[in-house]
Amino acid sequence: MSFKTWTVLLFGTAIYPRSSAKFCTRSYLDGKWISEGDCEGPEIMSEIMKEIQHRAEGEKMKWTIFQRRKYGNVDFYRGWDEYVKGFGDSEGDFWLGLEALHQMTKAGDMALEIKMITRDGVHWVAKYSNFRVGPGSDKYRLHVFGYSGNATHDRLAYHNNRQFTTKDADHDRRSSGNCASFYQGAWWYNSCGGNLNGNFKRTGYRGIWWDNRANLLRFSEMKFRKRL
Ligand SMILES: [Ca+2]
Repeated sequence: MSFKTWTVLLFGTAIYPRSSAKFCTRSYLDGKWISEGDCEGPEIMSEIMKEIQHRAEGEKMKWTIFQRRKYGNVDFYRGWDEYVKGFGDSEGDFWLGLEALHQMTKAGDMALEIKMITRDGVHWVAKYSNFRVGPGSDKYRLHVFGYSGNATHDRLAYHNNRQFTTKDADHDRRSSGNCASFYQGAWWYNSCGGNLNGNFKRTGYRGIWWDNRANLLRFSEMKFRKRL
């Protein structure tokens, strides 16, 4: 049988109908191939294995998008519980949720990338080689470093090591009042500062901004994947 008769049924698993009654199953688990059943020799397997390994590596390369502001039809001025669980439409504007962010980044092997477009149409990208969100017991603290990109400067350096603040849960560094209430968004606020969860339609500091409240954004997308 040719290579093309193989069928990849599940991620990392190939099942090969060698004869009408016999099957070979090979799975890629924890960095090793495991064979079950009546498998072909390595001379035929090697091409298959290469293909499946290639797919496995493709999976590892996948980005997980966790924030998007594009259409402006989802309200981001929400409370703690909603920011923990997530809200919006994964095809449009949404926030994935702090608990999911923690669970998916807690191993400490993720990189972050943020795409932004200003209202003037300038495209920015901000990349971080390290991105992790702490547990709920630590108010989903932000851990980020290793900036590169063209987004004017490393804005998240200011918010790094800060806990998350919403309008009903003040964990920011500003002693007088709540940054999420002032800015009508929610973020890992230091003593307030630019953030991507502000009001889509407002101007000034209540808008969506990165470097400067006079330079508002009309698009943002935040995503992570395993560090290469
Ligand atoms: Ca405060």
